[in-house]
Order: sequence, then structure tokens, then C-alpha cells
Amino acid sequence: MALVEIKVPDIGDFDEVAVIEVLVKAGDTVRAEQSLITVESDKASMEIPSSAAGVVKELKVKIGDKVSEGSVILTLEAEAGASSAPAPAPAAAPASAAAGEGRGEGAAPAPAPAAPASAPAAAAGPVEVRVPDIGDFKDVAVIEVLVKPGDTIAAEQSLITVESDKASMEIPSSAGGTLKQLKVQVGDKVNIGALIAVLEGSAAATPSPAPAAASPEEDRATAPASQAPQKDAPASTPAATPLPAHDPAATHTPGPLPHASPSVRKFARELGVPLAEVKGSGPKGRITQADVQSFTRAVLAGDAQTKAQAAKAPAAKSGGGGLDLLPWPKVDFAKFGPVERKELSRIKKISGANLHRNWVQIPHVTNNDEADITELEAFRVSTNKENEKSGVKVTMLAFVIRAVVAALKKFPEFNASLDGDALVYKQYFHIGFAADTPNGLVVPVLKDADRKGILQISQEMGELAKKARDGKLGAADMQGGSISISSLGGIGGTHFTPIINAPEVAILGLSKSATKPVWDGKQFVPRLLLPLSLSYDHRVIDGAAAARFNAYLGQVLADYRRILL
Ligand code: CAO
Repeated sequence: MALVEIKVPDIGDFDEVAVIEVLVKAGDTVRAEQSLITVESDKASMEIPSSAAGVVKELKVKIGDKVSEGSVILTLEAEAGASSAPAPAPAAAPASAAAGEGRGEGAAPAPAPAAPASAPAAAAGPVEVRVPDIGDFKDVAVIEVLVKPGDTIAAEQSLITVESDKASMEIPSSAGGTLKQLKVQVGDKVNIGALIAVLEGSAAATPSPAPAAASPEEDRATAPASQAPQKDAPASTPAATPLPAHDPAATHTPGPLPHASPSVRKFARELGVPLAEVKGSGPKGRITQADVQSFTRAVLAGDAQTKAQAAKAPAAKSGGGGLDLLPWPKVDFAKFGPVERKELSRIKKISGANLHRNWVQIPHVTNNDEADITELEAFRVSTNKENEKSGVKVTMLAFVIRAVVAALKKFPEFNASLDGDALVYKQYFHIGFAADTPNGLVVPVLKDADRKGILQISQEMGELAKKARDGKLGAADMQGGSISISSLGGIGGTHFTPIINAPEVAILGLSKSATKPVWDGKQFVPRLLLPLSLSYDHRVIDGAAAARFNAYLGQVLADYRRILL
């Protein structure tokens, strides 16, 4: 077996594009043309296939890296006789390949995203929209029609999805306006120049057909109103406050990917929807945007039982089944003064969707308490002095992690997750901790905290926090948590309400410790108190149990010898 480097092929105008998914891992056996990574520009995403078959030796890219033609993706122990050509077809199918049911069967690399030819024609009369030059795609089947007569179409909005045996892509509109006539339907075969639709009253002066079409997924990802009425897409409401969230990468773990177009995948990512759990209603089980929306609605509405209860409830305006929220206020902020618009980071978008789901779906209650850490803090300070040379700094969080393990052992329902009508009790003690990074919040998980001493916990926490800040956490670093801790103690605050990191059932928030007068029965004495804010899922945990958990945690922190009991 020869060791070959698999490189990014000629991907047209795609230059310095971000890797947003890594679809394989070291040790995987890949077929020639199997997709290895997904890259994304501001216009489209596409999968990069392997030019050879073999076993992945070493991955050379990770999520967030920027790649261009020639960048090495991975090294491969190539199968005998396999091609080691670094770059397959120089100009393959346009737009991203959302591989069909054999995702390995050839997600062809895509050339340039459509840089629409400019043709400022603010025509008010009928405008014909035709299939642009779609490279090697010939006689391809229309598998989705994304618009209907009467819709207001924005220039570059996707109109139809076509699919060959190699890849699928969305065809954007070359102009804006009102859709008067649709000239294609699902099942039709189209070629370059085929008439798709007739528009009227061109809204935006844009272009004649793009020379090399791509999937302008932003259009669909942001769900034009005509396609996704507000009440149909509750989860697309802007996210709640940034609090610990699931690993964004967790939704992109390697494995067989669902059959969906790039824009639908992006849409799902933005909502934090695990596509693998969505049932596709399109041809060959293809997942459509509507499927993702229905999934989100179902999740937000809770399980069947909850829905039934909600239906019986004496009803708010909406009947209680869903979130019949007002549309998000649309404000022209520039009217009030200078403004600057900045896109949310990827982590923020994904964690926002997770937080929103968790906040809406889990009935949160927060129990606030205080732990007397006067003696523990003195011990921490002396430990740090003794260990000055080791380079490992012990913070209060390490002691809290170990104390939380003791509390989880005493109150096992806090180390559990809901699975339908059952509660899954975990027999491991993996503690997640929210880490602030320049790109947003992530929650690395410190594994087997019950088997580690304070120094080892401190050291591993430091390593994980550094990895988080450097954007180097892998999916495995952020999975499998028993409970999470969100510590704002180094910053300030007295108490807060952390949002539970589903499917966990509780999260502990730590605020800044402060010296306060405490009555000891005879007099006020100065004691160092650490605020504990325990948010719990009230479906699983009763208020009394939460108060006991927090009180016990306080006792352990006040007298650490209790851990031994
Ligand atoms: N009270 C008072 N001081 C505290 C404290 C507390 N509860 N917790 C930590 N501190 C002190 C530390 O002792 C340290 O002091 P020195 O600099 O004098 O040594 C300082 O605050 C900074 O600590 P740290 O933040 O470096 O270390 P940590 O172990 O407490 O936290 C980590 C590590 C990764 C959790 C943290 O750096 C971080 O990212 N925190 C933010 C997490 C966050 O954003 N949570 C909110 C999510 S929304 O729910």
C-alpha cells in the first residue's frame, strides 16, 4: 500500500474556503470519490471527494481551517492500483454535492459559486429565468420545486433543485420579481437554457443567468418569508443569551450523512437540528427544508404526551400546541444613529439554536445557595504555593468539580438523561464546564472526574480550556457529559440562571465568591461565600431534591472531608 496525499482539487473560484465538516477520521476506509470534507464560502457549500480509495492515515485539516486548491486534506494508505491523482476532475458538477443515498457514490467537487453576471435591468415586464450553464449536468431531474406562482422572488433565491447520479444542486433565480408562471415540475429533465419560470416586476436589478451556477444557500438558509412563514419556523427566532451549549461539531460527526442539499444542511446546522434524526419526505428519502422545519416544530412542541396535554389545556390563543409568537421586531436601527452589522460566528449560531431549544423545551427552575469556602480557599491558596513550580494552578472550579461528583453519587437523578418516558442513569462522572472563547461558548467535558485528583483535574481543565480557546476541541472533547458547570466566578456577579445543556438534566452556575458577615450563633464572623446557582429540569428533578443537592454541595465545599464519607 502506498501512502498518498489527498489534496483539494480545482474548485473554481472557491479560494480560502472554510472547512465546516470533516466527514471521515483516521482509520476509516474510504472509497474513491467518497466525500471527505465539506467546505463553505459565503455563496455555497460543497463536499470534496477523495481521489483514491484506501485507509485514512492522518487528517491534515480540521473544522475551521481555510483551504484552497492543492491543500492537503489527509494522507491515505491507498489500495493497490488505486489512483493517487491529487486532483480529480478539474471542473466537475456545479454546487455542492449532497450525496444521495450512497453518499460515497460520488459527491463531485464543485466549481465556482455563481458570481452572477451583472446586467442592471430593472425591467418591470416579464423576465424569463432559465437554467444557467451547469457544467457537466445534462438531462438532470428536477427533484424539488422551491417556489410557487405568486411568490416574491429575490435575485439568487433558489428556485429548483436538480439531481444527477453524482450530485444535487439548487438553481438560483437570475432576477427578482413576482413569480407569474412555473415552467417545470418535479420529475422534469432539464438542460442549460431550459425555461424555469417567468417573473414579473423585477424587484432587484440582477443578472442574466449565471455562467456557472452554484447553490446560493444563504437564500434558503435565511428562509424567505414566502417559503417559511414566521409561525412555521419558530426555531429561527434569534437566539437567547449565550450560555453553555452542545458541541457544534457533535452534529457533524463522521458517519453516513443524511440525504439533503447543502442549503438544507446549512439550515439544519443553524437551527442545531441533527439531520440524522430527520425523516426525509423527498424523493429517495431526501430531506427538505420543510422536513427540518417540521422536525423543529415537533421538538419545540415536545413529545406526543406533552402535545396531548397541551391540546387539552384551556388554551392560550394558539391552542397551546406550539409557540405562536409574534414576529421578531424588524427595526431599521440606522434610523437612530450609526450602526455596524456583523455576522454571528458559527459557534454562536449553532449554540444559539441549541440554547433556544433547551430554554424553550426544558422547564427550568434555578435553586440559589451559598457555600462557605473559607477553609477551602485557604487550602487552595496554600496548595498553589506548594505547587508553584509544577506550573499547574488550582482554581476553585477544580474543587467544585470533585464536590459535584460526590453530589452526583448521592443524588443519581442528577447524573441522568431523559429518553422518552425513561430516565437513563449514567454510571460515569464526566463533568462539562463552559469555557469562554473568542468565538463563543463551548463546553468541553472532563472525563472520569471521579478517578482524578484535584491537581490532575486542574491540569486537564487548563489543557481543555486552552484547546477551546485555540478552536482545537474535537467532537469527542465535548460529548458525554453528566452535568455541566458554568463558572463566572473569575468575572463577577452574585447569582444567575444557567441554561441546561440538554440532554443533561442540571447545570451548576458559580458566581464570584465574596467575604460576608455570617452569624455563628454568638456573633457575625467574616466568611468567604461562593454563590451556587443550580438550574434543573423540573420534569426529572423535584425542587426539594435540588435544594438537597445544592445544600449537600455546600456542605462538602465547607468541609471537604465529607467527600471521604
Ligand atoms: N470566585 C472568586 N474568584 C474566582 C472564582 C470564584 N468563584 N472562580 C475563579 N476565580 C478566580 C481564580 O482564582 C482566578 O484568580 P487569579 O487570577 O487571582 O488566580 C481568576 O478568578 C480567573 O480564573 P479562571 O477563569 O482563569 O479559572 P477558572 O478555573 O475559574 O475557570 C474557565 C476556567 C475555563 C471555566 C474560565 O476561564 C472561563 O472560560 N470562564 C467563563 C465561563 C463562562 O463564560 N461561563 C458562562 C457561560 S453562560 O452560562
